[in-house]
Order: sequence, then C-alpha cells, then structure tokens
Amino acid sequence: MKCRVCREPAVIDVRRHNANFCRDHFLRLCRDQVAKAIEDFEMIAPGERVLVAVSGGKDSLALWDILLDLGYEADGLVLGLGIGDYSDTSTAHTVAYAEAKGAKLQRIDLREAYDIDVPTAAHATRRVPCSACGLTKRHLFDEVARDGGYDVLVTGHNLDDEAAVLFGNVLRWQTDYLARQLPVLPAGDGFPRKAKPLVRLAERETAAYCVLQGIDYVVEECPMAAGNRHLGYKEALDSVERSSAGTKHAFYFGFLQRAADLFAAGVAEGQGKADLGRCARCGAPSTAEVCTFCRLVERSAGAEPVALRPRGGR
Ligand code: Q46
Ligand code: ZN
Ligand code: ZN
Repeated sequence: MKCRVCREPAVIDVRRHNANFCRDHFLRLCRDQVAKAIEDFEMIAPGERVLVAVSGGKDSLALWDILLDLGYEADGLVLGLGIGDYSDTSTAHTVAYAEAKGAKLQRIDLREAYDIDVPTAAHATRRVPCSACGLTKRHLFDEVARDGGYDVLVTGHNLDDEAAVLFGNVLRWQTDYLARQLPVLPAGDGFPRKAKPLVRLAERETAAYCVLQGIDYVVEECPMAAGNRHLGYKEALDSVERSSAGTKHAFYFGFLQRAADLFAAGVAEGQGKADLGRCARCGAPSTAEVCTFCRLVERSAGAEPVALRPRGGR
C-alpha cells in the first residue's frame, strides 16, 4: 500500500477517493477538505472570529485542530452536561487539548451555572434526554457566540452525520428540516452564523486524524445515544457504503447540488421565524415570552438529581 502522492508506505486507505495516503499526506488531505468546504460554502471569511462547539470527541477536536492549523482565530466552548463519567471524560480531553495547544477555551458547567444536568432536566421536563440536551446545547452555543461577538459558530458534524440526518429526513419527508439542512446557515434574528466545516470528511477520517496527530479524545459514545434513530440510520448507510464506496458522499452532495434549493424555496431567510421576540429572562430570540431553555431551567433547577438512565427510560 503506497501513498498516492509520494509513493512512500501508506498508513490509511480512503476508499471513497480510491487512494491510500502516508501520514503527512493524509493530514494534508484532511486540512484541504476542510479548507475546501469553508471556501465552497463561504463558511468563514479571513479574519473572522470562530467559536468551536467542542465535545471532547474526535470530530470537534479534529475540527478545532485543523482550524487553528489553517490560521483561524478559533476559541473552544465545552459544556459540562452532567451525563456521568462520559461528561467528565469529555471535558477532561477538551481541557487537555486546549492546554497543550495554548488555545482559548470557555467552559460552562450546567450544575454550577444553572443547578441542572441533562438527565435531571430530561426527567423533570418529561423529555427524552437528547431533546433536553439538544435544546440546552443550542441555547448556550448561540448565547456564547452572541455575547462573545463571534462571527460564526462551528460544529463537528461530519459527512456520516449529515448523510444520516439527511437519510432520516428523507425517510420521513421532513421538508422543513430538509430546507434547513445546509452546511452553513446565515446569521439572523439574533442567531449567529452556523457552519459545519467537516462535511467533506468521514468519521473514520476524523478518528484517524486525531490518532495521527496524537490528540486524545473520548472514544465512548454518550450513554444516552444507545439505540437512537440516528445511529440506526448511520448503520444502514454504513452497510450501503461498504458495498459501494462513495455512496454517502454522492447522497449528501447530490442533495446539496440538486435538491436543497427546491426545499429551501419559499422558506424565509435566516434561521428563525420572522418577527421573533426576545426572552424576558435571558434575552435570547424566542417566540414565547420565556424561551424554552429558561423554562427548562425553571422546571429542573433544584430537582432531586436523577441517576443516568438509558435512552427511552424516563
Ligand atoms: S450528548 Fe446529548 Fe448527544 Fe448524549 S444526550 Fe443525546 S444529544 S447523545 S450528541
Ligand atoms: Zn505521502
Ligand atoms: Zn431565556
């Protein structure tokens, strides 16, 4: 197995590109793919300030590393979600990376800041954990980006994630979601611009990137994710990809090139609904007087902490 670029021994094969790469050329491939996504979709302009939503997993740490390498002013934000050991390990990897790199990291611990954690908030509000978690993350990422004057908030969604979400949205013809499933969403209505610079990299590649760069990341999945639909869609697409390399890429980028505009037509610009008001408590854009996050905190703060429960249990 030889590197496609330099003919030295290769360390990884990328079947989607029908090629093998040595360490250096694989790392360069990853950076080039991120740079291409940023340029093609106009995600980040030179000189803009970037906030990276970091989870401590391979994707967000690889993303942060590549952005710093490409010369962007990229700060990290990590949330202590209170999901048992998983959250502690995730935060520890993120802090270790930031310290080693001398990168700026902001931390918000839900228990310290709001007296809540994801399992307890899910229980108190009768939501499934990923719903309580998702709305909390979106709220806090948006808030920190807004308050910190960042131009863009980036997340570590990779090609496998986006293809799986697209697959789920198509299976259920979620046309509203399809209209917004883009690699970049413009700022608007008090929301920051949001971008996913890893859409040209597969999960296996971000993992290999971290290993080759010596970046330690949390390997376990979140315990709340077990059995969720998203993982099922990923497995289904993995099995297609195994017999036909490049299918995920063709599926996702084919959607962007040929179908996304059709769904987006008629949907108002920006990310929120028109005429959004502001939450009376926190000032976030909201359709109600008090936003969903403030209501979640109101109902969960001070509640007896609940033990971790597998998904589906309440
Ligand atoms: S962290 Fe949160 Fe994910 Fe865990 S509880 Fe669900 S949403 S699975 S990305
Ligand atoms: Zn090479
Ligand atoms: Zn609020």
